[in-house]
Amino acid sequence: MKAAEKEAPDAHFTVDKQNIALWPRGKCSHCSSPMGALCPDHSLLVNNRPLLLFLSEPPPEQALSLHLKKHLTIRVVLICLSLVVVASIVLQAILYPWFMGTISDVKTNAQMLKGRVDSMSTLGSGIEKNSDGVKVASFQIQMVNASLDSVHSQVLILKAIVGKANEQIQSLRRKWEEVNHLNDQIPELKRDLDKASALNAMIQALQNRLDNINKLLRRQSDILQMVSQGWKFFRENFYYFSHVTKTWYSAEQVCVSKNSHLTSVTSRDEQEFLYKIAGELPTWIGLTKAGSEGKWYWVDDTPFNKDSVRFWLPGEPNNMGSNEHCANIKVPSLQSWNDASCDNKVLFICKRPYVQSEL
Ligand code: 2F8
Ligand code: CA
Repeated sequence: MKAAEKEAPDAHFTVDKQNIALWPRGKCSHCSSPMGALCPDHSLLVNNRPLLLFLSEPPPEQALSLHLKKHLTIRVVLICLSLVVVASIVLQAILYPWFMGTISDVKTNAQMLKGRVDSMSTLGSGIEKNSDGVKVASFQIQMVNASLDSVHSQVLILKAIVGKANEQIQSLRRKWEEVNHLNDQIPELKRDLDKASALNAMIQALQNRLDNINKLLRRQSDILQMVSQGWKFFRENFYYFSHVTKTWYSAEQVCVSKNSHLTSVTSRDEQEFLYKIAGELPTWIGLTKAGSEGKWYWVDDTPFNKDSVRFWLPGEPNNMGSNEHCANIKVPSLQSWNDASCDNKVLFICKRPYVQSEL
């Protein structure tokens, strides 16, 4: 039996027009009917399992029930299968785009990865090629590091300088504040300065007046001092009228010893002043022509004015005896000069200009 089951080929139906045949043909072990023919109970064994077929005759009630159950089962199975198929289609319809998208993303990512791998490969080859460049770059980096160290030290120095500069800035700021404070005081100081300027002007005027007074006082003092020594003051000159007689030259020596010279006469007023004091006695003046080849000149270097001819006595100078080379005031009048011998001893007049004495 088991051997027969093992040898038995798979059962199947063939449909020829309205005939259904079961293959392979043989004997039914159930009813000894030839294989493929219906058994008397309308059952058919296939692989030793009864197969019920309902053809033209209705099956009995129990067989019908089984048949319905099988039919229902088949229908349910078919429905389930349909549902599965439909679900599968629906799922495919839903999932297919997602799968496709995912696949596309995967492809894209794969391409990107490939590109990156390629670029990495390129980079790797580039790195190999540029190993010398890396060495140079490493050296340059070392150099840069050294430079950075130098820069760092310089930065520290600059920081110190900046610190000092900040201190100076603070100091300057304080001074600036002081300057501002002083600036605020400027208007008041300006007013004070104006007052001080006015006072200074007044003081300066007073000082000038005081200086003038001092000058006058000194002048008075100088004049008094000279007068006390026998000098007379007339129009900014001192005159000394001697009380002794001297030759002209000796008289000049006396005058020089008194820081003066025999007098010159340069104006009518001076002439009047002199002759009135000289009086009736001949008195030497500083006019001579000694050593000048006949030209009259003043011994104090005053330029000889030709107008002075008006002060000669009428008929003078006559150079009597060809020995009269010095002049004197002979009489008390405007025309009073006479030339006489320089060796005559007569009175004389010294003249000294007034000079303001130093303090
Ligand atoms: O008459 C003029 C004449 O008078 C005197 O001489 C006599 C004078 N001599 C003396 O004064 C020394 C002359 O000089 C003068 O010209
Ligand atoms: Ca004379």
